[in-house]
Amino acid sequence: MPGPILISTWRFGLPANAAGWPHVVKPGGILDGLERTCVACELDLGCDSVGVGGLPDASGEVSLDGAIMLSPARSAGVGYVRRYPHPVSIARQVMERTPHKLLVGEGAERFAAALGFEEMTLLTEAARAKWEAWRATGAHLDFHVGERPAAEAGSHAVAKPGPEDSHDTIGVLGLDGSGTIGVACSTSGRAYKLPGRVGDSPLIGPGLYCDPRAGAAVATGTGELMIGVAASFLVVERMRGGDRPIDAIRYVLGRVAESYPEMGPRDQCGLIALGPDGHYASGALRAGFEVSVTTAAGGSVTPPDVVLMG
Ligand code: SD4
Repeated sequence: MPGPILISTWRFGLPANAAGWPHVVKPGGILDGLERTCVACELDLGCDSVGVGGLPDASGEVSLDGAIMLSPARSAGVGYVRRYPHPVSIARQVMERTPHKLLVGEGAERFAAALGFEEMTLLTEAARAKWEAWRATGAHLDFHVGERPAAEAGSHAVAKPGPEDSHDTIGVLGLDGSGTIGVACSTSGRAYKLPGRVGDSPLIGPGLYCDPRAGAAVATGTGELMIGVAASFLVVERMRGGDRPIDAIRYVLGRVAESYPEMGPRDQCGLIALGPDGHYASGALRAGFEVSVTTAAGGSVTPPDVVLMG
């Protein structure tokens, strides 16, 4: 039987994996393992793209997206959550207690309140200072719908990044002590996004996907790229058809590149994939992406297996 294993996006995934590891090693521990990994990252103030301390939207408000998935039937996401720090925990409750797949905004917050989740101020002083510096550049004027004609403001097929563009989702793939596979992800989304913008991370298909017969995948980077090609679903679907994880990732990165010829130099798509047999791989459009892997042998941070535009 393969596993246990936790594979997370980015370097900040390594300490997060350590929080999930005692849970994922247990038979049946997959949900706790995935949730605790994301919760640790959401509370890590050093990470300005996930949970508390995440960079806000253009109006200065932080909103969080996240999701968790074991199978098409056992999955859910939440989006545009503004007063609670743990979107994956709320998503798990949506999955376990409701027939729904996606709750957003005030409805998701009311659901969290009814379950006794603790409210928290998500905007830290450090994040506010970065937002104020961004506003001082005048970049926010490009986002104001109606203020300037769209043609004059430039193409927004892919949202225009700010000077401190931040797009680092924690996505985590795991196999627990009984060989059950799963995936979760959590993010504050694109820094200085338009208020109301929701990215790929709460969406079953683009941001994450898992089918126990085929495998699991999760994405990080510019969510608009992943949404257009249902990136994580496509990785898993390629694996279902016989691709190795590395080949599935290479294929989907190619689909992203050919589908978005106008993407900017800082738009990124990072993907990680795990098969039910424990084989895994990672890849990205551009250099800079890193992956954190934790097994019984210990934890390590590695570069991706493939960089499309290396
Ligand atoms: C999203 N992929 O919301 C997520 C995370 C991110 O810029 O940081 N994006 O698009």
